[in-house]
Amino acid sequence: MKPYYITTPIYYVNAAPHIGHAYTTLAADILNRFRVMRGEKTRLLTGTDEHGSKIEEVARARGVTPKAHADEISGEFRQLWKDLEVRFDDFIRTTEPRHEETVQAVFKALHEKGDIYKGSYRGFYCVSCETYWTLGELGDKRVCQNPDCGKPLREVEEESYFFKLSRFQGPLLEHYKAHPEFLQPQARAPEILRWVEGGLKDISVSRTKVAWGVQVPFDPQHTVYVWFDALLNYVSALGYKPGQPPTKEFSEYWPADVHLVGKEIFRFHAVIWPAMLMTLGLPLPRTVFAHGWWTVEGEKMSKSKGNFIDPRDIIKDYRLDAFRYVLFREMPFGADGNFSRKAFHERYNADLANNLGNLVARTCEMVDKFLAGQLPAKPPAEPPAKTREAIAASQGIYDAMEKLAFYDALTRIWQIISGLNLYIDQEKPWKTISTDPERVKLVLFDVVWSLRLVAGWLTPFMPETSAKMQAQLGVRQFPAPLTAEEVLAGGPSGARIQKAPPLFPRKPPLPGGK
Ligand code: ME8
Repeated sequence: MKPYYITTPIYYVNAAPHIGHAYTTLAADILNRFRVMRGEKTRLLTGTDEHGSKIEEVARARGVTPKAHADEISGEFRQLWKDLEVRFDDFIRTTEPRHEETVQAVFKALHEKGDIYKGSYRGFYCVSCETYWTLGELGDKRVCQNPDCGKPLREVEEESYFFKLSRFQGPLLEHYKAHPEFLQPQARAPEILRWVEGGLKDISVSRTKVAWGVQVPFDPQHTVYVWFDALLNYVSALGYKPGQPPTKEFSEYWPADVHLVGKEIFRFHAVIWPAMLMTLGLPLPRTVFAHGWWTVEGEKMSKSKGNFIDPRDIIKDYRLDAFRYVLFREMPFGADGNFSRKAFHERYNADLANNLGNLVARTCEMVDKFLAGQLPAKPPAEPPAKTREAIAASQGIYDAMEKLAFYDALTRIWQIISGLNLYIDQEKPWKTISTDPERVKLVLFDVVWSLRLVAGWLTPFMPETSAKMQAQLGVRQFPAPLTAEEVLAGGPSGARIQKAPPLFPRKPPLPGGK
């Protein structure tokens, strides 16, 4: 089976990373860990997008060279992914020779083929989005038409190379029709279909006024348009060069299984990128998945508001696993959501401290107190009721994960957790222990076995918590506790249930009652 290849966008190095970047990269990490847990071979690519007028201008304003600026911010991204325990296999920077060489070779190959030609461009440009706008698209408006942008545009008139995007209208529409899994989530597909059905114009893919970019190899006055440059990272990272025999990595991993992107860059990935791949004669990625956008306390994150959330601030207060959990429990992956400190705090206390944390703590305490920490020497032949329910829930959870429905998976997992807390409340082992110790054994073992499954499901989302739970619950860490036998038997370390400090200590109310 072909290994599973996941990519994140490569992020601009204009400013430090924030919660929005963390969201996409964590989604990639969760998906990747899920696939690894299921025994698959995978590859996760992330990186930084370092060319273009935006970076050039930011560096100039700071009084440093674009390269020095890019080195610094790219390093911050890389460090953040380490802090968030993202297991990436490769980190590509568009200023690396391995990438620049691919961009130049592709530009040259398409020029020779006639899909890139010289012309002149007159129109408007949004530096913030690195996007061109024609008069036809703007009407009498002079601000960026990207939703969430609206910044004033810069008028540009210059000689430029064009990519014959217009040629791909038919093939793209055919591809969308034949591969409904290509545009995901489906709710966002109509936006792309409308755009392509409306007719595609050739796009400008070089600039003469932006020095900080990849030089057009046969015309050094020009640098390659930053998006044409950036999109190629997904194949340059695998060593792809047109006209050369494919590298081992390229043959093994391409096409990508999923490009994860934010909704604002869906068009680049769903229209321009597949057209580029088509002219190169390369297979298209299986899915481009565009997720929604976070606002912060109801407002768009922006430099002028200074309301960027640094993931490290949250982790300092709540620990990493809580951050990894709450981001994917707040809204379905695909929809927009709002980050608020108050909602985060409440969810931490409700779902993690009171629900999961409390369930694990009281279960282990009761097994320790009432049963001397011992599970039965011999596992039962058949799982008891709650464990059976949990085993039955696995399929739904795995199906949700396959579809990137992280919120749905977590909702199902928490239904099991709440059900187990309710079961303990109803059974009241602390009362029945004096009258019916056999019943207490059955109830507590049932909860322990169910929790072993929960710990397995949580591995991709909360790796540290999952490992701690497995240690407490007397199971060797096995990656995918799928079979009933494994759940019931635990690991060879066997039956000792460990008491331990709470997984998620309850937090006092935020100051000011918030
Ligand atoms: O667009 N909510 O880079 P970028 C959710 N370099 N996700 C968010 C977000 C928010 N508020 N803000 C950012 C670029 N993101 C190009 C990409 S790819 C070949 C080139 C995430 O630094 C989301 O994934 O502006 C979005 O698409 C990406 O960061 C944009 O990062």
